[in-house]
Amino acid sequence: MEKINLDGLWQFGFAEGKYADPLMIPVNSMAAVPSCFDADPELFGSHGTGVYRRTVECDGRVRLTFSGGLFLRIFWDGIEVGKSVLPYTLEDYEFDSGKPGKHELAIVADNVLTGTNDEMFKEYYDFYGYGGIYSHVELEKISDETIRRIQVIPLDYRTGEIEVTVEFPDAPETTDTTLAFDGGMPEKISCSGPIRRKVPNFRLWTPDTPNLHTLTIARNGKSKEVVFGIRTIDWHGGILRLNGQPLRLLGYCRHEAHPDFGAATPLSVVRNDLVRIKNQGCNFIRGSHYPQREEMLDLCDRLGILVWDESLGWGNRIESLTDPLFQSRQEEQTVKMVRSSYNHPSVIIWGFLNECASDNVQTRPIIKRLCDAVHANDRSRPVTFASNRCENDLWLELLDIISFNTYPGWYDPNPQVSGIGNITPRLTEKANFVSAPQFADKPFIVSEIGAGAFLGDHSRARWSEEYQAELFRAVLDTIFTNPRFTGIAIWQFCNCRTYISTQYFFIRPRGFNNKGVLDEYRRPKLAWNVITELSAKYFGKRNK
Ligand code: ADA
Repeated sequence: MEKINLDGLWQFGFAEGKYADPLMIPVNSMAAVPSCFDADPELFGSHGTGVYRRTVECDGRVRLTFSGGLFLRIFWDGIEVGKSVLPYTLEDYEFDSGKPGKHELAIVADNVLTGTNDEMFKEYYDFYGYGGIYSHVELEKISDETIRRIQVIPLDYRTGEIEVTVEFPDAPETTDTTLAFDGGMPEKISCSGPIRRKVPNFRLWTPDTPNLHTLTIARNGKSKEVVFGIRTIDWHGGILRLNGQPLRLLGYCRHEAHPDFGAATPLSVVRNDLVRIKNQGCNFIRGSHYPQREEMLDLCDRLGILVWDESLGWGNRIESLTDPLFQSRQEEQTVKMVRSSYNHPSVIIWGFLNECASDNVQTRPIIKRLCDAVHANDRSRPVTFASNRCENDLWLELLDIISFNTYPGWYDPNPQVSGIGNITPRLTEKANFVSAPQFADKPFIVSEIGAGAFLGDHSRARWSEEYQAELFRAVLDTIFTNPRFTGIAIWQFCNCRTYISTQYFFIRPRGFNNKGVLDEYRRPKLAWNVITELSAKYFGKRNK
C-alpha cells in the first residue's frame, strides 16, 4: 500500500450534543464518505456528533489526509491520534498504525458551536456550518524517504524558468534524487536548497490556454508528481497583470455547497458549476469564505479560471480578532491553505477574514500578522481581504489589492437615495476614493455586490428576477467602463443555505441567502442572461 482512497460506505452513528467519549455512540446506520450528516433532511439543523467508522488494512507509519468540519477527532483502534478545529482545511494526521492486519478508523465530526471567541465558525456567519467529512479521505504509508511536499514557483513567463523546493523529513543531501518534467528523462539533483530550471518545451498557462506541466521527483524507488502551470502575476500602477498582460476579472463568489450535499459537493456538481461559469465568459471565482478543495482548484487549473482563495472568516468581531487563540488558528489555517494550494496556477490571489472589524484600531495586529504570514510563504501572489468598511477601513495600506464588498441598490443606508439609480454614483465614489495617491498603486476589486431574487418572481419589485438583473446590468456597465476597477466577484453564483436562527432571518427567507444568480439547485434567474450578454459585450470570446 502506498496511498489508498478510503471513500465509500462507512458505518455511522449520530447523537445530539458534543461528546467526551464519542466512540460510545452506537454506529447503527451507514454514511457515504465524503458527506455531511446534516445535509440529510432528517438531521438538518441538528447540533450533534457524527461518528464514521470503518476498518483499514495497513501497518507502520501512515499519514491520513482529508478536510471536514466543524470539529474533527480521529481515532485509530480506539486511541485518539489527531484532531482539527480548522473547518475546510486540508489536514494531515501522521501516526503509527501498528502491526499488519485490520485496524479500526473512526472519524468524529461535530457541528456544535459553543460561541467561544476562539472558535473558527460562528452561528452569526451567513452560511450554514455543516458537520462531516468534506473531501476524499486518503491514507498513505510513509517513511523517511517519503517526499512531503514539492513547491513550484514560476519565475519567468518568457523563459519558462521555475524554482522548485522539495521537502523531505530527513537530511536530503545524502541520497540520490531525480527530477523529470512531463515524463521526460530524469536528471540527478541535490535537494539541499531551491533548484532553478527552465522547463523544456514550456507552454504558458493562461485562462484561454490552460497548459499544464508535470514535475516528478523520485528517490530510492519512491516518487511524487505535481502538476503546475507557468504564469506570473504582478500588481502595480493599479493594474493586476497575468504574464505581463493587464487583467480584468469578471466572475462570482461561490460557496462550496448544495442543499443535498452540504459542503461535500460531489465532483460532478463542482465540475458543472465551473464549466457553466467558464462558458458564460467569466474568468474568475472568489472561493468565499474558506479554503477551496483540491479538486475545485484542479478543475480551475484545467479550465483556465482564476481563483481568489481565502481562509475562513465572516464578519468576525473584535472579541475574536483580539483573542490570541483565534489569531493563531487564523494564521495556522491561512498558512496551511497557502502551502497546500501553492502549485495551482489558477490561484492568483490569497485572502482572509471576510468583512472583519477592520475599522477598529485593535484589529491591526491580526491583519498585519495574516498579511505577513501569506507573504512569508508566498511572495508570488498578492494578498487582500474583502472589506465592507470600505472608505472607513484602517488597513488598506497593508494590502496588495483593495477589495470592497458593497451593496448599493440593495442595502442602501438611506432609502431616499436608493434603487438601481444609486449604483453608478456609489461605485464611482469608491473608485475615486481608491484613486487617491496612497491607494492608486493597488488594483481595486469589487469583491461582492448583488441583490436577492426569487426564481419566478416577475413583479419587477425588489426580490424579483427583473430587479436583480437590472442591478447587475448597471453594475457591470459601471465597472467595465471605468478602468480603475480591476474587476468584480458577483455576490453570488447560487443561493446558499444559512442559519435559520440567524438574527437576519427576515432578510434570509426560506433559510437561504437568495442572492444567487442561479437558485440553490442551479436554475438560472434572469440575471444569468444579462451577465452572459454583458460578458460578450465587454470581453467578446475572451475566455471561452
Ligand atoms: C456579506 C457577506 C456575504 C453575504 C452578503 C449578503 O457581504 O460577505 O457572505 O452574507 O453580505 O448577502 O448580505
